[in-house]
Amino acid sequence: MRRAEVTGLAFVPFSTSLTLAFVMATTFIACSDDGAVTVPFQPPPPSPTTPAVSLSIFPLSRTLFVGDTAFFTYEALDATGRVVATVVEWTSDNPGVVSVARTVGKVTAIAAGTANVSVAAGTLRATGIVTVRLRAPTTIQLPVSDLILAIGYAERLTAQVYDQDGRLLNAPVAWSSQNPFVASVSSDGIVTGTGAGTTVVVATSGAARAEVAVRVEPADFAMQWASGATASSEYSTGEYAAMHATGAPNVFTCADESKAWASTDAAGVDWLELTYDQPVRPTEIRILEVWAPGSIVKVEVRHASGDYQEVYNASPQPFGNCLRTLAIPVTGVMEFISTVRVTVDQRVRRDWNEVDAVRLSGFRRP
Ligand SMILES: [Ca+2]
Repeated sequence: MRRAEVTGLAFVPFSTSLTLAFVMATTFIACSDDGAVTVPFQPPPPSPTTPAVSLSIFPLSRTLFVGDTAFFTYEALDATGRVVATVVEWTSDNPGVVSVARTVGKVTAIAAGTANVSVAAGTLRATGIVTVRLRAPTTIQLPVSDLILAIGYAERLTAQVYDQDGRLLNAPVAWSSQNPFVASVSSDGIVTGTGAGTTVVVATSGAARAEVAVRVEPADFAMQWASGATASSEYSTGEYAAMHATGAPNVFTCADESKAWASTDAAGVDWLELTYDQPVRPTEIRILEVWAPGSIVKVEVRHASGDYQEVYNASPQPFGNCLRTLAIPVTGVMEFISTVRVTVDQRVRRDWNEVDAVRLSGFRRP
């Protein structure tokens, strides 16, 4: 608002000169009409503006981060306390820290430190202080908090670094492994299983730090997402089709998301069957549910004979609407299997228990 008032007043000299031009034109016409040489009375032209006697800067101090820009403003008052327009000049006493545009109060934070920014009009001067801080890495976000790998397998971790205000920061991240004989990590976050066991991979950036627990399984261990899927029904052959439960997860927010499988009927009993490239003696099945979780009542694996063996059963139990990973430890299946069947009973919840992806882990044939 202050800036607007000053800007408005800046037009005063312009309208004054218009007034003057009008007065002179009137006078000239009067002379022509009566041919007289006498000049009619002319009021003295108003003074363009009364002189400023005080100058203030706003704000008096501010804190910026390197790279930020901001504006200072000023207010010039005449002897009666009215805001008046005046020509000002802006300067910084430390341009290596804060630069300022000479005619407008736009400051740019260049480097950490402090600088005095002054506005001057004739002999009047007002000064504000700018403190410039470096953005500091404060938190690191990693995509996972735990990682399971087989020996010889690698997975890339991407770290996102945030500053003290929660803003994403382009800061370098250093990676280390507490036990490189279990898992090594490259300078760009690629974790590779080197020996069976557990360790911790650490990401640091300045004072910020984040950890991932890593478990490395023997070389004959496999973790895989489904390569094929069929279902007792699917909401459509495009969106929500059974094939959307194959491959790695691709739904990351709590949403009724068409990149997951959903049955035709929201309140029926249905099954989803997944097939995998590598037959394994299973140790875990992980089901990523993205909408209305809790209706999974049965999980089975299929033997070569065609018989199904149950590895999980539960009563329908609503779990809110958000993402849930149902991790099912599997023991006692001695055969190598490559087919998993998931049954949902949606009669209680009466909403689609959507499945984004299903992971099968276990030991491959030697
Ligand atoms: Ca999916």
